[in-house]
Amino acid sequence: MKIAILNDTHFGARNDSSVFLDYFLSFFENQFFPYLENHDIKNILHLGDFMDRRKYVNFNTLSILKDRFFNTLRDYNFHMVLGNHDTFYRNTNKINSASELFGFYDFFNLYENPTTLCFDGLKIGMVPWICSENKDKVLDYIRTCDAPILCGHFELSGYEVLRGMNFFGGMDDGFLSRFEKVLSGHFHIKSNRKNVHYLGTQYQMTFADLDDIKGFHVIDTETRELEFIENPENKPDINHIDGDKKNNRVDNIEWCTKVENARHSRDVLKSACYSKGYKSIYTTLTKEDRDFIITNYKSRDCEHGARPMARKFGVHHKTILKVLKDSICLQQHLSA
Ligand SMILES: [Mn+2]
Repeated sequence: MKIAILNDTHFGARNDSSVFLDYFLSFFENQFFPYLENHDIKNILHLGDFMDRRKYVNFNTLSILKDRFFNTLRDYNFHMVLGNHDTFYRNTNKINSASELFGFYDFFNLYENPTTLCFDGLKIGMVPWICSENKDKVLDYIRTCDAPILCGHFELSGYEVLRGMNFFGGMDDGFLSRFEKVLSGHFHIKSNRKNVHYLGTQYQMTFADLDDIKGFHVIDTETRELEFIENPENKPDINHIDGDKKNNRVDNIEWCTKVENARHSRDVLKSACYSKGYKSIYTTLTKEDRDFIITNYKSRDCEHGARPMARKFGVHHKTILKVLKDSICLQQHLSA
């Protein structure tokens, strides 16, 4: 049997940005749930930080989430432990958004106390965020629990918190050494040391995630292997659908890759959107003129340099350079 694992979904991130929420939900709609459907996976573990904000909920975020996430989630068994972002207070987990907002769903199993689950004979220990109130109880459970796999939201020293930057000031990982595998949320980049696996977020949330490989995990209860399913959508750029960079309405912007941005510019907008400078080269020069410039340009040449060609076509010499620059950019983007 296979079990899917999520962590640090941070719904409502970036100050309840609806653009980010749409990007997060598109991962679930286009990748995660179809994968589960295709692989006959019925159980999902969530290792904490379900919502982004610790103290409040934005009703628009909540409404969209119920509509686009929970309506599909109801077909699965969802098992969640608390992360630090789920709890209202820092010293106790008692008041938490997961229980307040979603506790009434029967498929939403929240483990506020350490609990051992069993899937097809494989025991998995689930422990919540460790705070001063539950610390003794959780550590006692970790010392005595007979599950080979432990899931939680640990803050451990010496693990990467940002790519290339280790975190110090957390707990030493020694208390986890008795497990075959420890799976954890909390740090948002995927990293692994000894038996501890920080799974990383499923999608990019900040510029710290730029070009970082994201995805979700699946564990096989028979082989106990942890499989990483990569999220192929690393979309660092914003595309303005109508080409107007000042039109920042939510329905006019979408996440895209540099390649998609260049393609949209070339195929949909006929390259009228890059900027004023780029716009002028497409309105003042024909395709033949531009091809001629690209093919024949020779720096400082008395016939085919920027200035003589500018005289030939009746444009500013910077326009000639823009034609060349644009052509190189487009080629680089399309071949990237
Ligand atoms: Mn987190």
